[in-house]
Amino acid sequence: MDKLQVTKELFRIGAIKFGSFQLKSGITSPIYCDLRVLFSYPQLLASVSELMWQCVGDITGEFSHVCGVPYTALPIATCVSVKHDIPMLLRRKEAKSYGTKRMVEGVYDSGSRCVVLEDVVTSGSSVLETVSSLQDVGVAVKHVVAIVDREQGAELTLTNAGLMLHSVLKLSEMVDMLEAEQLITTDTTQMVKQFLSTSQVPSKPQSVQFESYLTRCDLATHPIAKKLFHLMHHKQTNLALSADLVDSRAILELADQVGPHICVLKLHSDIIKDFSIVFTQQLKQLAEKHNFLLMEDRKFADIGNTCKLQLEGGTHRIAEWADMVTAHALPGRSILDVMTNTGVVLVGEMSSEGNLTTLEYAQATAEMAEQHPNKVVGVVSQRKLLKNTGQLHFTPGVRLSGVSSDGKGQQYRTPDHVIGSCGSDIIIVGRGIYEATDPVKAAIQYHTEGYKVYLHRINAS
Ligand code: 5BU
Repeated sequence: MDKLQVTKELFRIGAIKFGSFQLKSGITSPIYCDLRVLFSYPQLLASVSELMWQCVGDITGEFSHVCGVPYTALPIATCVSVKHDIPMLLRRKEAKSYGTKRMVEGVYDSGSRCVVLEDVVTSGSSVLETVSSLQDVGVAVKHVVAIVDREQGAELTLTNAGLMLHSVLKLSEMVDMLEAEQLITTDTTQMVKQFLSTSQVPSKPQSVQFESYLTRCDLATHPIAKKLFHLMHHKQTNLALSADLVDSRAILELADQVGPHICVLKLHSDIIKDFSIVFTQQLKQLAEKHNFLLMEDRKFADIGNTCKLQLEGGTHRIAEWADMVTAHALPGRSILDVMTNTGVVLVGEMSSEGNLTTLEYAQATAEMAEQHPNKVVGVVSQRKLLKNTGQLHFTPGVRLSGVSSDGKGQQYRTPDHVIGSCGSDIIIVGRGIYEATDPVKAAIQYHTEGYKVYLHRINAS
């Protein structure tokens, strides 16, 4: 069946009706579109599913799974899954109150990419609920396919969320076809078109993650966050290098080589066998020369007094040279009180397999970050958690495609997944750069890819 035959069939079975219908929102609509009846017409269901598949036929390499928005699109997703041998995911409407409490059923991992199917899109909000459940479990979503786009704002809403909407049919196109087939009158067509143009469902306020670094620079409260946004914009990079080398000379050499490509250099000062204050001074000079910030990934996690001693004293005297330090939110806000001049990046989520940072914990960390914008530069997370666009998301566990784990619990996702699908701001890359045969070449690749995805994200909004 082609689009015309499908449109005629949908009209014949009453999936599309014309008259006067009261919508959920209270508005009266001259057209009614409810595709639930599709289940009762298996041939039509199969044809519609096939047309949906054809919408993404040339980009099937971009996804590994299919998922239908519950409930109407579930049988559609099943048809596509069976016909094209693509595994299906099932998103629950409510989490089970017993057992695993999983919202997404099926077999997937952090490299999974899912295409989401929906019957009719109006504002796009139901699609976003499903997309967000999938993203919460680490499944990336970029493409959404609908049978009918009512052209009432869904496309804009989904684009703002970094998604691409493909539709088999647009409602205006359907009414044109039905009129041409003399199944409805010209008056009806005009009435429907008039209705569509005047009853746009307002799209959600634009998501903060799509503002440019420059705009966000103005919104930032913390001076380090301001500085970071500013330099990310000017250097056109969202790459942080995790220089996890044990020899200070090797770190300095690497920092000098890749300095032009990074916005942050992250250290674990306690793994450096010949650490010295002179080394930190040399590093600071390189940071000035190449315009990047220094972050000590100390992951403070103690009572305020101990953290203060760890930050200011010992052999590392972190407060003297680090622009930012990582800290866990676990001990509570007292950890922030002792961090006076150093920016804090709170660890909301970890990248390692089986980690205990639940979404609830991550959100509580984000809340703490947002309550203290004068202390907290941002969060380490695997997705966008903050509503305050003046703070940043830093994401470790990043590798260009091909490597999904290091065999020691680290889980890798691509820059495209992290910045594009999960809404993070900065990719933290360690071994992907310093273990590469040509670290500078590798840094350029991550630099280019990370910034390209960011540009795509802001330009799409
Ligand atoms: P890699 O070589 O790109 O896997 O290094 C990642 C770095 O980020 C490394 O220094 C880790 O200690 C750090 N990291 C992480 O990998 N995952 C996390 O959740 C956090 C930090 Br928090």
